[in-house]
Amino acid sequence: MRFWGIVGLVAVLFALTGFSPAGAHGNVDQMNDGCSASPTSAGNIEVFAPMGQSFKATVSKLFGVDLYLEDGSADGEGTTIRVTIREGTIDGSVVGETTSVVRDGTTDWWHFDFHKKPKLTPGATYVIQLSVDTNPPNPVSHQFLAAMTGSFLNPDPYLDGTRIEKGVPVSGDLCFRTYTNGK
Ligand SMILES: [Ca+2]
Ligand SMILES: [Ca+2]
Repeated sequence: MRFWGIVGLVAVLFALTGFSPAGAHGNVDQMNDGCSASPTSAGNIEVFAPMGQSFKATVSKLFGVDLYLEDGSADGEGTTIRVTIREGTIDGSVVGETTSVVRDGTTDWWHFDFHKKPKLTPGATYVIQLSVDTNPPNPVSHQFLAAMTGSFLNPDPYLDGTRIEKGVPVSGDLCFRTYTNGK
């Protein structure tokens, strides 16, 4: 009886705040969701630096992003990954930045929240840059990879942007989602 009372209360809270459990990070604006089924490959974030993915925002505020990450070295240590949002290109002006300690052994979606929400111009192109944070220093073996999709049959799973490797746009797309409050 008490259990169902708590479930009911939670349901009412979600209804009041407008969030469903699945949408706890906000509403998805842009995404290449292909990795939920099967990432086709993955690139080492440090080897391919500067590495990222461009996207075209349709909203004016960015709450967070998801990236599909793979820890190539299960060494017992988490790794601090930095996400930088840039205007236009991977060397464009920084409009937002955040870090998260990604759990050792992760092969899954990982969520990054922005405490200071980046302001975006709807219709403009932005780049999500990923890097292994070196301040403070990480363990010696980082070996973090970002998963992507894109194949001969479907070379461009996300049409409004592309993957960036060593600073250069290349075919295929990183697996990502951007979140907003819908405005
Ligand atoms: Ca590790
Ligand atoms: Ca694309």
